[in-house]
Formats: sequence, C-alpha cells, structure tokens
Amino acid sequence: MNVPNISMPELFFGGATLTGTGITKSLRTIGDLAGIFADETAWAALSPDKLVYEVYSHLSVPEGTEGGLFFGLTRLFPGKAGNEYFMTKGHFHRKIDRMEYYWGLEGDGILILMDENRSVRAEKMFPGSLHLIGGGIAHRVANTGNVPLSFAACWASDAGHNYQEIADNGFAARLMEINGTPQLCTI
Ligand code: S6P
Ligand code: ZN
Repeated sequence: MNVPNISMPELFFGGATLTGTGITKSLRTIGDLAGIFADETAWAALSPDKLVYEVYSHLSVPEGTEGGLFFGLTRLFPGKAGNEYFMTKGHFHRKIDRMEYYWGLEGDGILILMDENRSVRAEKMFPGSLHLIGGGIAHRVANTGNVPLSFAACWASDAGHNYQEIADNGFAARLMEINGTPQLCTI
C-alpha cells in the first residue's frame, strides 16, 4: 500500500554542522566577552573582532514555551587569553531546575560544571562524549585543543538563561594551561 506524505526532514545535522529551515546563528567575539577572562590585560591585547564561538540554534517554539525542546550546535575556536582557554560565557538556566544534554562532535575540551553552592567539577569533551547537565548546574565549555571544538546541545524551551550570576560572581574555578596541561584553578 502506498503511504503518502513522506517528506525530507527540515533540518540536517551532519557531523559538526546544523543547517535547514529556521536555524538562527549568533556570534561571540573577544569584544563580547568583557570581564570573562582572569587576565584582563591579555584579553584587551586581543582583537575585539576575533571570533571566539558561534552558536547555531533551532528554536522550535517561542522561547519560554513549556514542553518544547531546543537544539543547538556551538563551535568554539581554539585560543587563549593569557593562560586561560577560550570558553563560552557560561550560565545557569533562568528556570534553574531545567536540565540539558551536551555532546561532543569534534575537537577536545572541558565542560566546567558548578552547582549553586559554587562547587566545581569538570568533564572531558571529545567526539562521542555525552554530558547530562543536571538542574541547578551552571555550565561552561573551554577548548583545550588546537582545532575548533564543536558540541551539540538539547534543552527545554522554557529553561531560559541566567548570565548575570556568572557575570557578577564568575565560576569558582577557571581552566588554565599550567605547564602545558589544562588544570582547574581557583584563582
Ligand atoms: C543553551 C546551551 C548552549 C549555549 C552555547 C553558548 O542552554 O547551553 O546552546 O547557549 O553553548 O554558551 P553560552 O554560555 O554563551 O550561552
Ligand atoms: Zn544551557
């Protein structure tokens, strides 16, 4: 029997790219990351136009809708400000109990996780790594390699983002290159 209405998907997730209908793209440059890095002199010496990461998102419903899912792909470029690896701004979710999956697609990095008591731990990211970010956990990713680090994310459409807490107080530990290796430091 003939089954009608078999169509091509509207979205294409190929390795480390996300294309198709309704994808939005946002960019974060060095200039957008004021106050993020410990060494402000090293940060200021970098070109403000230098691209640190780009995020491709598929927001399937209006932001804040209960019950929906969002999908994103972040490509974080290699580099450092002083001894600190290029990293995402990092955030808690505005609805703080909302969880999220991250998974590694290309490159190497570290996912830095901080709970509401400011206790920090970290997980290695690499192609095939899967990370469940629990409720109440701030999350930030650093690229520790020499090539772009790409990861996918899936999160609740009513999660929102609380960047202010991190802007005000940062994470309790930073990922620094010490003697050639990445280490979590409480400076
Ligand atoms: C959204 C999800 C990711 C990040 C992206 C950039 O909840 O965690 O899509 O938005 O990786 O990081 P940030 O911290 O600048 O939003
Ligand atoms: Zn998130």
